[in-house]
Amino acid sequence: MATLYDTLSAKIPDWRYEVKQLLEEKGDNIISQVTVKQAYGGMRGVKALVCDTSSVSPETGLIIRGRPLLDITNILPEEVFYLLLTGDLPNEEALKDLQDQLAEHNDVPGYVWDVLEAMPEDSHPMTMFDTAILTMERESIFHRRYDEGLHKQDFWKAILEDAIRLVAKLPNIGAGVYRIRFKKGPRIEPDKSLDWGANFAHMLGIEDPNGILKKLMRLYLMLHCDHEGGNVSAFSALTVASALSDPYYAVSAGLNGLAGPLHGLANQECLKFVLEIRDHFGGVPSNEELRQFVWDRLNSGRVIPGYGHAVLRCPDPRFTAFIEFGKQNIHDDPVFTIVQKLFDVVPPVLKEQGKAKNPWPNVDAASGSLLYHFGMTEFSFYTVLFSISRAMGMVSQMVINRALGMPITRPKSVTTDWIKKNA
Ligand code: CMX
Repeated sequence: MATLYDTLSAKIPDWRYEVKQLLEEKGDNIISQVTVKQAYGGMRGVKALVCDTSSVSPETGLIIRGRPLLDITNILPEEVFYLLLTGDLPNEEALKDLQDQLAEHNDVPGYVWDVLEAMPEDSHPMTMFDTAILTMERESIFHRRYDEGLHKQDFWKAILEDAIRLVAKLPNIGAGVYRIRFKKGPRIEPDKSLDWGANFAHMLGIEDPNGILKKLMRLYLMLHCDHEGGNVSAFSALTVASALSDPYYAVSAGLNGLAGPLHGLANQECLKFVLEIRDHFGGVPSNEELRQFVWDRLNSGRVIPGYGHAVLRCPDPRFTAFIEFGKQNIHDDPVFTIVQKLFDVVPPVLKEQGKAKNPWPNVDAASGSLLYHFGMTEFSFYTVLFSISRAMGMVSQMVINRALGMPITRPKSVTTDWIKKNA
């Protein structure tokens, strides 16, 4: 049987050889230049990182290992995890093996719950989630083996073990945060017979008589898994990991970046915005009313959450996948209807305003309306869902970076005086 470990063991020597050859043949070739504007502009567009798990094309959006996202929306999160790591979809046996490993390791140490229970009642769910991950750092196999003198060639193996154990626990931790923070009653134990995404829905304890919440969670956790290497959370995580900090340190660091309102927290901001519209108009407004509302928000110096992107220049396929899910399952819901109307109204307004380079919706524009419909109304929790999924991309990038022997990240910064004299 080609397990995840076997598949990676077979592929990694080839990947190493390929990179070695590339460096020998093309090591001094130029792939990017940096302007002063880019140095002051968040390094936008500078090509100075390699990430093989996924890429983001401005015109098509997320491509996972060569597969456009909208071609694979039917696969399970576990399958996408395998795909991110290896470049292949698992066969039935390999999938079962990975699911068994995830089920084996989904219990969370008791001290994590003690820490979460002790946190102030008004802690943000992301603070609780990231704290839980950091608290578990003592579990790291990589950390222990490194201290014992692990050979550099084998770093990836210990990182992979940490990756599986950590990913296995995240739905349990996320659901625990939900139940503790929002006083939903006792935590619900994992059901080892369920797949990773369905188990998360089960542990949340939200009624799901038709199993649609389970379907939504599988889709949600699949769609958010990765978005190449340069976004705030991925870049932070892989920078921390490049210092050989273990995945518990590195994922926690990356997710602290995801908690920013311009990044993953936008999904909470987005639903807040949609509910504000519903309450302001006492229901679904007309397109003209909505247009004015959007202009008023822009004129007060605030962004339209869920719209714009640093790389994309098209409607985000993850948005499209959520809209399709909504059309099939909740087409007459007023909050979802406002989300659809915003898709008609916001892009022309942003184009007219002329500032945003991308007037189209991103991943965060639609997801909240679906969660809200299915009973998850506590929107400060939404970025935790994003995090559970995105951790798969982060740890996959870490396994590959260690397998390829990537060194510590260390770009050079310069002073404003240096730029004045040299640019
Ligand atoms: N509403 C209003 N103005 C916007 C805008 C939006 N949705 N998107 C961009 N702009 C503005 C920027 O604020 C910037 O204005 P200033 O020149 O006054 O600073 C200008 O347009 C140019 O920005 P840009 O180059 O198009 O966008 P950036 O790459 O700088 O930023 C992003 C990208 C996502 C931070 C930005 O589009 C934004 O703030 N969007 C709203 C928040 C959001 O939805 N974030 C989630 C992104 C997805 C994710 O990472 O999770």
